[in-house]
Amino acid sequence: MNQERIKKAYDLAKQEYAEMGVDTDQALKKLDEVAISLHCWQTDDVGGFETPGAELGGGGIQVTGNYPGKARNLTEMRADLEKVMSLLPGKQRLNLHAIYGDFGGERVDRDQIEVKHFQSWIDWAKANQIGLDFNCTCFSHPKADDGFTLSSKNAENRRFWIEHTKRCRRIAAEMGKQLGTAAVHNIWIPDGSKDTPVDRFTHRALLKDSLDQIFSEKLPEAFLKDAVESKLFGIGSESMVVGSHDFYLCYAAQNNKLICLDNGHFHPTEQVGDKISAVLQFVPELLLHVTRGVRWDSDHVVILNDEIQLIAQEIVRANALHRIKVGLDFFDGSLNRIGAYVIGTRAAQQAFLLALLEPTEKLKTWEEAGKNFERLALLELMKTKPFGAVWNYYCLQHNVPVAEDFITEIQAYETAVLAKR
Ligand code: RNT
Ligand code: ZN
Repeated sequence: MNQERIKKAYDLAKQEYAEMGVDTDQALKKLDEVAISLHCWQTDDVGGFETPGAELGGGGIQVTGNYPGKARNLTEMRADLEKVMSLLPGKQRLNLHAIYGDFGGERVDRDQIEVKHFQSWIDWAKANQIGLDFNCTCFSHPKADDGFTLSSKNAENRRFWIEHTKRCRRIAAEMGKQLGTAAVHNIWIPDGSKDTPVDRFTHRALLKDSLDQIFSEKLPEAFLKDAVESKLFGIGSESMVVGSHDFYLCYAAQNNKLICLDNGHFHPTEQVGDKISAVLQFVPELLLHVTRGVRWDSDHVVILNDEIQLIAQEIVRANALHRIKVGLDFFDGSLNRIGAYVIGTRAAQQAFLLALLEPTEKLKTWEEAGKNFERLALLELMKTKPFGAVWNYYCLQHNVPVAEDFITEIQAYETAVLAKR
């Protein structure tokens, strides 16, 4: 796209927003503060590097599609992520799962992993000037095959997953220490059952006890932030999920942990955006897993839909950007995976930009004066503003492909790299 035209369009847009009391330069500066944590698992459909060619197994989550070109090893994954980041404006982080360690061809079980298996990731992150986030992997493992991990009634299995998660927190803290930016460690477990159980209570008591044991090890908050993620149901856990929203919301509030809200994990008419101002009264910070569910928790590529926009609006309106960590969580194997990241990350950033371009003060003034017609009129009017011109200028500022130019870049990468795998 022609640079002069982008600048001209931006200048006009800037004036138009200024008339509404919105400073576009300021909005772009604030957008720079929203670091999006790229989920490494979109590169390889949640396979991991424990055994070559491994596939996502169990846990109630599902990747569909077999589009060619998925990353088969660390080198390919890093190359893909570097390509993705070269096409994105603003700041990113990388969100790793424990199955993505640098195991050097050795079989290292989950209760044996150490910092050394992630040191090459830390070095890579340092070289790329990004922060890391981390997740224990309590699925795709024989000890999770019966559907229970941290809430298991099998004492040996529960011990195994507690040990795994303890090690993951230590690894995350070391990532945060070496990179100088706290790593978020998120706990999501698949535990639940297909049919309605009689004894939910014991499973939940066991999960609470496991978490207490895991968090009993104090690690510096400057390096590590703990998050817990709830879920409504999964494949094979339709009737009961041990780590439900009620469970984790109480746990996080009582223990000063981050609550992770994944917008695929609620009833279809329930909106994560509606929860933000409530939850933020009780927990220090929030972790978002931004995704797109189609009829169920299908983890489609994020697009700029109403759901995502409400989430961003509620955060910006609450003046809470500094209390939010944003991670992506989708996995679609039916299309170019690099393209999936770029579309999804740009959509999430655009949602925040739209929210930052809202004349919130003016809207609040009308709201407080009971002027509901005026409030609604302005909200509708904002939808017609030249947001695209501001977005294009943001990409130009960051020296990344503007508008549709990223499509050809991804096509070229597909021909040169992905198609040869
Ligand atoms: C599963 C959760 C969880 C996973 C990742 C891979 O439903 O959303 O966050 O997607 O940990
Ligand atoms: Zn999630």
